[in-house]
Amino acid sequence: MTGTLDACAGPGFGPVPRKEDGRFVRGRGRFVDDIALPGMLHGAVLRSPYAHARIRSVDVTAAESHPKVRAVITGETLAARGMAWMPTFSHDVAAVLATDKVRYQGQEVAFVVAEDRYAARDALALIDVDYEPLPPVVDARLALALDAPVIRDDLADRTDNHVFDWETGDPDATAALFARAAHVSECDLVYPRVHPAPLETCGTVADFDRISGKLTVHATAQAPHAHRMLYARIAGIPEHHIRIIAPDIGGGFGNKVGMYPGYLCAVVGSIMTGAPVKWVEDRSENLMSTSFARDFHMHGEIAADADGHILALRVSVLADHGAFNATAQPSKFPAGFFGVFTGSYDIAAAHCRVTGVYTNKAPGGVAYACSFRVTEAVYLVERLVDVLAHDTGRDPAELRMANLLTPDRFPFRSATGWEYDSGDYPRALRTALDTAGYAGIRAEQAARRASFEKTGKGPLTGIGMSVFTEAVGAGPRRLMDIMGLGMADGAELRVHPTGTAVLRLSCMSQGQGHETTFAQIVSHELGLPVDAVDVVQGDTDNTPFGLGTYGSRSTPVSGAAASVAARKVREQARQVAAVLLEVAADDLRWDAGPGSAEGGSFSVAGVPGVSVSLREIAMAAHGGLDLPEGVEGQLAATTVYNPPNLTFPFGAYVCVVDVDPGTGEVDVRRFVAVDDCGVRINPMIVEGQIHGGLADGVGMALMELVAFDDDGNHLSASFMDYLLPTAMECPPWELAATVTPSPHHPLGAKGVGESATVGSPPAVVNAVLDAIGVRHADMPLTPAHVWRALQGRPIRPDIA
Ligand code: MCN
Ligand code: CUN
Repeated sequence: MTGTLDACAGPGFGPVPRKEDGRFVRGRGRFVDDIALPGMLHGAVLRSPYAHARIRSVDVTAAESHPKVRAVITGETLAARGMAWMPTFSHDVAAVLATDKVRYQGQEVAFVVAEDRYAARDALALIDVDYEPLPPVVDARLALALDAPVIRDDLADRTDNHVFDWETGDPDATAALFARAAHVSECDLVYPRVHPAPLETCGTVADFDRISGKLTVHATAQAPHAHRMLYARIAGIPEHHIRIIAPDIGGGFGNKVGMYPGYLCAVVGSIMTGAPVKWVEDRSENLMSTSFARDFHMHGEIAADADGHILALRVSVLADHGAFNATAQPSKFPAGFFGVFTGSYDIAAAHCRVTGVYTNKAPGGVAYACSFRVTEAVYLVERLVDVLAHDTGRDPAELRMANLLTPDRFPFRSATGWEYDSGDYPRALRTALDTAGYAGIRAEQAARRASFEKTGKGPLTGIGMSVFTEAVGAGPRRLMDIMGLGMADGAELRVHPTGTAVLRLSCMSQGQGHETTFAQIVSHELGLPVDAVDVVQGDTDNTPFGLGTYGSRSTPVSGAAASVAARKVREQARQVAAVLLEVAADDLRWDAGPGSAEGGSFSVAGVPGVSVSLREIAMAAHGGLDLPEGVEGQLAATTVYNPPNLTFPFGAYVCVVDVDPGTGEVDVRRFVAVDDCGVRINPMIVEGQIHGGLADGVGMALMELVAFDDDGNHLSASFMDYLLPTAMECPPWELAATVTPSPHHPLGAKGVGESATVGSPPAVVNAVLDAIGVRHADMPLTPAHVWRALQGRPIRPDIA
């Protein structure tokens, strides 16, 4: 099923300017650090200087005698409350404050509560920790060596650093196809550790009321309801006595899904002192200790017949999970959604094994537009297809075109069991290639290479592409949960007597513009102006239960919930309209109208001129009308949306780079992105999401890396060392769109928030390697690395 961009038409949908920007551009956003409660104290975390060390003792007497210090919390303090360890999203435990050992540099050891932030920080220096340094495990490839130090000796019977083994696909069918393949290409690839690095770091203000026993936590939380359950479990406070309030969030990118020790220590600090406690981490703390992304070491094999038809894929992965297995993914998917690694291609058989290992590094979480590991999967397959093209002397665009799934195959069941809802991949790739002017750039590339060979002077031009399939909108309850919570979302919509509305949601915007787009959904369904609908998020006392925003699931799940709630309200309105117009409800026709303050209207079929607007109905619904049995009056509905499947947005990207062979410097000259996320609610916001994701991709491909030295020292703890892309490194993005609605989403919409971060890194890497004629080199392709690769000596960028 394919449509055009016209499929997005109708009241409500369109490039509506963002409602939230009025306060953001005026500096009137309200973030956690803007919150100041009466009598509020400030917390600071003491962190480990070692990657691996036994704690012999922690002496806090000097810190406690600091005149402004009100409490010092150690692992012992927490152990006495049964809170020294917390459950992780992946059935492991993580230390809140270390009691036995520290397991990564930057791990939380103690927490000081003081009258101001400076005093809290000063007092950290007064804490005396006696460490016995232990050898660290830094390289995941050495984590399972027999002589590797055991990191998690806190776990019973633990004799190695093994976390899990997981496999998917059919090993026998895959082996059979490999056996009869005319060609097999293999490649080792590292998707290095990167960080979500939102502008706003993580923080909280915890406020425990000793009289009522109620805990209010203002926090950077992408999933407030899930957080509430975690606080209840960890702190033992009844869930109904906990209120989580997520105010404006200055970027999340997955960083704010997880539970961090600082949040919990602030709660304990508030319980101990009886005063609210604020904790806001600094940049280095954020880069060193909060959830990282990726760190996948992959070995891929791709089998093809003599005509270049891809037959099978086989993959083995070593996943570096850091010191605690905290990556957030549905219980049934220990390696996240990596299982979609067959990508956009018609591949008969596939198999993959993933082994997770502990290392002396910070734990993961949900991080950096990961789509639960689809990012790594897309990178793997899109790199492998290029390697196959390289090895068999084929054009990468033609090779892709010959192997892409065609629209008639949808809904498509992949070799690893995923049901893709809808797609038209050849059209997306054709559009991208045409927009880029593929043949012309290839000719230009040939001319540049000839000139380089003659004169030794650059630049060298490269063209890279990727065709990606995303899997977002987690997810069907029977398959997907987080800590036992099924991945559904609620919505509650109320239309007031005067015809304005409030929509309450369980998802949580971190910059994606939900206040606008979700109002647009209600506007679309009810014909009200976008401005007549307010959106409430991020307050567990005032929103329905649901799992929050990550994995680009807001549109697929909460968006569907909003739409269903609005349709319920429309049906309530129909009942009231039937009373008003004295006709049977079935004889009424709905017309959404132009999106005016009157809202849509019901008219009587076959009777011109007789109609009643939503606004009139809203007043009547709350008024003195004599309502028949079963019609409650009032226009209000709640719903819980249980997604029947994920949505599968996709796209085709073409990147053109110029590489200076003398310096290895890469200039991303052009980037064409064709995205298909089904029906677009707000095309402007969608394009903004894609711009951000493309910049992310350029960053990861060329410069971003969380690096460690052999002792496990973190080498990327500031923005001087952890390089983020800026406008300087980004070309003017050239965007195009196709619209292939999701057949199972009420609006035909698919998620898009992570698409470009998922799809763009392989396009950039493929372009750089195409320019320099190198089969494979790992990210980030820094100038030094590119230059070395050009000399035939690529380096291991993930190891210092
Ligand atoms: N949208 C639309 N039409 C569609 C799909 C989406 O108009 N067919 C709109 C949505 O209504 C929403 C935005 O695009 O306003 C993103 O929607 P969606 O794809 O559903 O993603 P989420 O809202 O669930 O956002 C999560 C996603 C993730 S997982 C990461 S990571 C990421 C991303 O969003 N973090 C971000 N984009 C970000 N953008 C900003 N500014 N800040 C972050 O932290
Ligand atoms: Cu994986 S980062 Mo986003 O899902 O919040």
